[in-house]
Amino acid sequence: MGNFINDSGPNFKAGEIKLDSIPVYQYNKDLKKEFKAGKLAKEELAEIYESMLVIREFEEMILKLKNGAYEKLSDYEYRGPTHLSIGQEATAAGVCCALKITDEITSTHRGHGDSIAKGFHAIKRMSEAELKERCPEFAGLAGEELLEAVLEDHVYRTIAELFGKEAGYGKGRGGGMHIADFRVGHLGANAIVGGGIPIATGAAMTTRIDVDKAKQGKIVCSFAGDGAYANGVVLESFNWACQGQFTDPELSSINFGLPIIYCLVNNHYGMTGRADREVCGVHPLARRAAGFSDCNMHAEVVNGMDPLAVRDAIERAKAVIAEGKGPVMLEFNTYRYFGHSLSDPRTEYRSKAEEALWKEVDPVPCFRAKLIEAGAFSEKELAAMEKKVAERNEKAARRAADSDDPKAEDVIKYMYTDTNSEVVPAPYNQLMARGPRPVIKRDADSRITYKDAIKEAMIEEMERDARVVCYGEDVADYGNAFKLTKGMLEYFGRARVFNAPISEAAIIGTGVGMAMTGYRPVVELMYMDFALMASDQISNQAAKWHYMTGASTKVPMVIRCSVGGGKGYGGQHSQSLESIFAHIPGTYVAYPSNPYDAKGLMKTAIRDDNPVVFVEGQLLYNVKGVVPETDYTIPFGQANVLREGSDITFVCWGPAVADAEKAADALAEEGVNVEIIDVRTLVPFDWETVFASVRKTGKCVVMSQCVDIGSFTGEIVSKIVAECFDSLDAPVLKIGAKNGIAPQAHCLEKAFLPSVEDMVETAKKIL
Ligand SMILES: Cc1ncc(C[n+]2csc(CCOP(=O)(O)OP(=O)(O)O)c2C)c(N)n1
Repeated sequence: MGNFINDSGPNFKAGEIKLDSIPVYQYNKDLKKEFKAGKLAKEELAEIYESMLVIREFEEMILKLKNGAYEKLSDYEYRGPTHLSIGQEATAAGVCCALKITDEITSTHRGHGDSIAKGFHAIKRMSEAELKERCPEFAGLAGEELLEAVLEDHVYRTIAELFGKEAGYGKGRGGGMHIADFRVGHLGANAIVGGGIPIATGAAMTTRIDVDKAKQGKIVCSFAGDGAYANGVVLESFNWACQGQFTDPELSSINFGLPIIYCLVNNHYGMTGRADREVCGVHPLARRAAGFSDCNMHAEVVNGMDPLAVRDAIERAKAVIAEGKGPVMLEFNTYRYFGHSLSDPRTEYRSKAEEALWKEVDPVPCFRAKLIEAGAFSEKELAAMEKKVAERNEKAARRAADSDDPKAEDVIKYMYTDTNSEVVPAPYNQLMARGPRPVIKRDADSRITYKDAIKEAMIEEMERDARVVCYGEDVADYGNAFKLTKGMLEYFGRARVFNAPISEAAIIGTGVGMAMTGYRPVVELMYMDFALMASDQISNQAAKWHYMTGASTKVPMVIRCSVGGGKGYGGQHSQSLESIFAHIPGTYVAYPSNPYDAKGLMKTAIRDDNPVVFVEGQLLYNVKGVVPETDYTIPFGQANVLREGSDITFVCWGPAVADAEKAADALAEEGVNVEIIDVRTLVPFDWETVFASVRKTGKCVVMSQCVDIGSFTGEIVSKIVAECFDSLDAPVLKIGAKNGIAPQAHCLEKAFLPSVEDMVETAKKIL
């Protein structure tokens, strides 16, 4: 490949590109021989077999519950998804038995097995003190009894989550498709196919910069199916993980590949269609690895029906990662014996004959037979283990069914956290500067631009907290498309300020992963329009994880996006989309209208433990205002009464505020006294300030630059009508952009965006 890269000029010399080979089925050791040679201990074999049994028992319980055949819970009606992983146990157990407690996984909608296995093997590795810390209620127990109690608790909390119970891992908010247990590094199953992969990639990113040795040494395994490997965000993540800047010593002093193993669980079906030979052009799927780094991302195809082959592959992948040569892709060839869910009889797309062939390599009975054949266990010993697992699961299921439902009045509880990073723990409170601090010039009146106010907030917050990192397209050397971040790379170094590939979904998804694992990323989407490329990662991931895990995790990240409206950039670079994100519960939405607010709100956004969509107006970037050099924050949900008045209330945000002021000036000349409220944040919203104003003036116009239909302005109008009806003297009106697409032509864009004249006229209608 070297001859294609030429820093000294063009080079069109003929040559050819060579790719490395991808090994398949390398594990060929014989269990019996290994056992006899003392290379496999009885305890480790027992652990793996038991782990697979717990999963199989668990999944068969769901099967029976749905069929009404689970006698222990004949009184219980299970409502919820039934994506069983029966057949895939060797993959889940084989991977997780090779992981440390602090290693992390992400999983899928078919993730019961992964979740059980991660918890099971982590618990098996816990000291007595760790077991008691995990389950303080068992403080009086010791030894085997304590371990057994904690294992049963793990199964109990898993089943409780499936049953939507308060005792579940996510307090019944997430369910089986979103199950997580952060105490053992389970960062979440994900019902969005492929959705967990960028999150895992982000979790692996933290190892590059964390000073904590334990975090540095962790490995992340991201499970996803063959179907997922076609998804854009998955391919974006592979490219992300293989970025040259992570390993190039000239670009970064921290140069090792991301410690992530992409675990491709190839069970040969998406929902009902096949990836290989049907909706994908490569076979085996591990070939995907060829596209992302020179000579391939390290990849291998592995027998996913043999837990020892799986474990062996993970151990070898760990060695590759330890050399700094991650990421690694492992394709586990496996099978799911049931349909996509239990409503799928699987008759349309596969034959009984095919299923029968795969049944011959069923991981649970096959491993059992090998254990007997090796002389590692007697029939009686295994039967006793099987009985213990069945009884443990039954007991846990009974307890889960009998446990409390969440309270209906708590339906919104856990939507947001009220915590923030006011106190920065050591050693992250040490300033780690790498070069000169960027200079932010104030004019003679102490004024700086809106753009510099945002930059100053980011610099100050990165100085006070080393967990704050900043990335996005072109933010590093060039200093972002608007030069807003210029100089920050030199000051903080490339580990904390770096360019991202043009992969909006991965920018947000990796941010979610970093945020969940202790960092506070401030990520940038160059134009807000591009947030639509990342809408899943913003709306289904960043927004939802705190709630879906019953507040077991936080996603403290800021998603900066600027609005290009008014510059003649046309339909795909001009949209004010804040209403969309205000509609999706789980994120905060801020839109400062002036430099002072921009700094104060940005600092609050960075310190807040919730994900914040931070909207910036590009046409505001060069607006100047007085901004103190001091450290100040502006609380979210506190509107600014910009101008007091008695005749009519204007409610607005972002660039609409300056226009509202002009409209108010014009109306003042006619003797109308306007009160202007700049809401500053759409979520949380300061309803009380707005209601108080409307109750005083009796009239209100709500204005923004969002396209009028479906805008958050409508929500404000409806709330005002409901809450202030008795005080209203006139209908409440709203103004937005026309219900059209932002045009290029200047005259058309002027007609498209709400104007000062529109505001004056609308106000006059109700005055
Ligand atoms: C983004 C997205 N698209 C579609 C679906 C619906 N869906 C659920 S599972 C599934 C198939 C996934 O196949 P694969 O990744 O191979 O995992 P498997 O179900 O085989 O474990 C589909 C299409 C979804 N949940 N998310």
